[in-house]
Amino acid sequence: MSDSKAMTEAELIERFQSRIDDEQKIEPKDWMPEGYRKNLIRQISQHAHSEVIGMQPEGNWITRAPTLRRKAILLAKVQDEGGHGLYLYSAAETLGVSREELIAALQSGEAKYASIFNYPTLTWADIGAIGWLVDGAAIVNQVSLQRTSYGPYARGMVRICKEESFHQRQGYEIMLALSRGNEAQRAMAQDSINRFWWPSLMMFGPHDAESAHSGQSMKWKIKRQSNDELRQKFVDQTVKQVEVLDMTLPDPDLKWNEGRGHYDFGEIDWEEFKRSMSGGGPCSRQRVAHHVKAHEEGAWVREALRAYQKKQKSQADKAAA
Ligand code: BYC
Repeated sequence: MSDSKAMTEAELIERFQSRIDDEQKIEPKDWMPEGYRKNLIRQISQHAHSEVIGMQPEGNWITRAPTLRRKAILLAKVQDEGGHGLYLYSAAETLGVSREELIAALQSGEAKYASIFNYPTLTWADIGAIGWLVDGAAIVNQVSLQRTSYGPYARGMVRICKEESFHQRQGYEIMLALSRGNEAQRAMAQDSINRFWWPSLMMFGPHDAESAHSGQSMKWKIKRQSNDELRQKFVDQTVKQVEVLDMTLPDPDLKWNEGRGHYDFGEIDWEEFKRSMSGGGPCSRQRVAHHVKAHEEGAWVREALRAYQKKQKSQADKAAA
């Protein structure tokens, strides 16, 4: 630290960038440019909000899961998402922001969360499609984030990826069961794929050329692969999985491109993306209102914790006196 004080801002920035270039992890007490800190708080907290808001569309089916086994699995998955939110909020807090500030930004609409969670879960098949496609898209992104340059975020991602991998499989297993079911079950699964496919592709964010943060985030190795690279990876792997289900993806332009060695696919409806991302999705208001209500109802727990902490501290102070 004393070293850092003797250096000029330009020297500190240069040393910081060379640590990044050398693949060293940046830790909470290390010197970092203010822009790096702010960008990380933005991305990590929005990731945390996505995990927590994502509990709502899935939680909608806990009481209506078709069997006890399905209910137990879904319950565990939704609890995992809450846990992911907590690891991520803790990682953001190491950057000097409080949980209260982060929650206030979510509830005021200042901070975003993944637009996919603004769509409703209308049928049981949606739980399969979310696990398979939404968690599937999340893993493609998050595997890459395990190598992000900020230590607490990278380490959190390792555990999150293991759990997301279980989530993706449980979703695919639901889809597999429905795809082998009767005509109505197959139709329900196909309808769900039709509704969740495009929003899943939107999870990777705008095209690279339109992405406000990508350039700097890639330089700082906060992001290791671009939005378009990751989206392409997801499309390539999902086409094979939908074939096993003997179902289709709702994109007439989807076809193998021998020259590129990848699937070509149609253009995303970016107007819909922008609308859903900025509070105009079908369930946007409901999602935030529910979060506010749950947060208010949990105020007594936070108060009890603070009172307990105060009591512990005063007992420790008395013992030390
Ligand atoms: N939805 O410059 P860009 C899960 C925003 S949840 C809404 O490319 P960046 C799960 C972006 O924030 C896993 N907003 O941004 C949970 C930025 O806005 P601001 C969620 C989006 O950060 C429960 C603006 O657009 N995963 O797995 O370089 C149940 C410009 O974009 C979206 C993560 O959060 C979107 N889809 O790249 C089931 C991963 N896309 O901040 C499953 C971590 C973009 O300027 N996050 N925006 O107001 C990331 O990897 C990156 O933040 C993104 C965007 C790739 C999402």
